[in-house]
Formats: sequence, structure tokens, C-alpha cells
Amino acid sequence: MPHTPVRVAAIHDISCYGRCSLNVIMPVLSSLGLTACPVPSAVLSTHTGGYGEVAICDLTDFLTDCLNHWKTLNLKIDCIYSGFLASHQQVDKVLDFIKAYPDAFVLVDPVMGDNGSAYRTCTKELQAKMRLLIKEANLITPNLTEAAMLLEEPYPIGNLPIQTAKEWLMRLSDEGPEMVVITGISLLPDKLSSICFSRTSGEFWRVDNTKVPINLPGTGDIYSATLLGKLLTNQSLPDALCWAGYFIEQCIKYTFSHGTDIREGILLEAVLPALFSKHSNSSLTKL
Ligand code: PXL
Repeated sequence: MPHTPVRVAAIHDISCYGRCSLNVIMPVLSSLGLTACPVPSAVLSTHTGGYGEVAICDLTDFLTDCLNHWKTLNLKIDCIYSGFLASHQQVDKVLDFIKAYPDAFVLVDPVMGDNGSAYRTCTKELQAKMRLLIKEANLITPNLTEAAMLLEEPYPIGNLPIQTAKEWLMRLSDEGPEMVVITGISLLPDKLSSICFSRTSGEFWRVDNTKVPINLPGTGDIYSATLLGKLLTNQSLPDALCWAGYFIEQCIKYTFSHGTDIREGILLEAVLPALFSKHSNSSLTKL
């Protein structure tokens, strides 16, 4: 039997130092048995989270050239997964990839900000274009900051009421994506929750994980790659949600316990084996 890999075109940046984006997405997807095809949107000397003035090589034109070449090859691409985009013009390039592979599952991780603020590269134009890009997605995975930006709502202070959380999930799904996951929500003391909605089943779920007092770059990238990897290897949405929550909790706890420089991100190399645990051990609740 020929082996047919599941191929994921991963359109994200490469940050040369500080674990995030393609540097962490590739190992997670590969470990889960998927073939990740990296399509770099930009190369940065470091991520933008604390290393000062970053050298950036914008690869907008490369995205066009890459797709044009791929089109001549009749490749089978099963999934398009977009993340950090260096400019609002790159949204059109991602849309070109989506048009070229109409049967591909589309995950848009709308990487725009965290903790109530936009990343310094995320302009108002990029925020507006991201609102258009999510319309073409099957699944989106904003954190709470990004969900607020997509909905043009203020960042919520304090705990988000459950009714508001459900309303935000549905409003985001109304924009297009069948599945919506919002991460990094405080609903319970000492817990961080991820919540999701499937429009097909009309169901909402929540997974609660231990809150660890540390904010590491790349966390959202590892979370979304794990969720995607589990979904594409035939786990249901709530099971994939449990796995992503469990894995990121292990990642953060391990890194916190080692006291490394926060900017270096998650000590992923040591934690990857947790992807193969027998159970995810996360507590799943219907919202
Ligand atoms: O992990 C998100 C991310 C991706 N890419 C770059 C970033 C960040 C967050 O800081 O700076 C370049």
C-alpha cells in the first residue's frame, strides 16, 4: 500500500531565535505523523517579544512564487494553516493558496496580539484583512485578545461571563468558520480555559487547565498545531481540544519549573513525548 501523507502547508514566519511559529509548529505536526510543508511569510532575527530591534525579511513576493511553482506540480495539499503574517498584503496571498486548493481544510490562527494588546507588527490594516481571512476558514483559533479584535469588542477586564463567551463563539462562527476555538480564557479561579463551538453539531465545550503564572511566546502556535494535528489524525473536536489543553499545560509547567529566560519560549524538545501519552487527562465540560 502506498503511504499517502496528510500534507499541511504551514504559512507562518521563521523566527531565528526564540521558540515560536514554524520552529515549533513543524516538530509538533511531524511528531503527530503529518507532513508539514513550511511556507515562510517572513524571516525574523528573533520573535517580536522582547529582543529589541528585529531584522525582518518580508517574503510576500516569495509566497506568490511558491504558489505559482506548486501549481505546476499538481501537488495534493490537504490543509492550509496560516499564522503570523508580516503585512496586510500577505492576507491576499493566503487567500490565493486557499483558492488553489479548494478541498483543503483551512485553519486560520489569527496571530495578532496577546494580553489585550496588538503585536507591534499588527497594523489596523492587517486586523481588518484578518477579519476577511477568517471567512474562508474551517477552523479558527484566536486567543481572547484576538477574538476581541476580530469582533471589534474591547478586551474584557476580569473573568468573561459564560454567556458572553458563547455569544462570541457564535458570532465568530457566523463570519464563516464551522469550528471556533478561543484560548486563554479565565472562567474559573486558578484555571485557564479553552472554549469551542461546532456549528454542525451546535455544541459548545470547555477544557480547563491549570493556570501557571508565566507568559511564554509561541504558546498559541504550539496549541494550534497540536489541535490541528489531533483533528487531522481523526480525533473529534472535543478530544482534540483536550489534547491541545493537556499538551500546552505540560509545556508551560515544564518550562516554568526550569526557570529559563521567558523569551526563549517553551522547552519543546523535552516535552514532545507528552504528545504520545495514553490519555490527555484534561477535563472536558459542555458549556
Ligand atoms: O507566537 C506568535 C508569534 C509568531 N511570530 C512572531 C512573533 C510572535 C509573537 O510574539 O513575534 C514573529
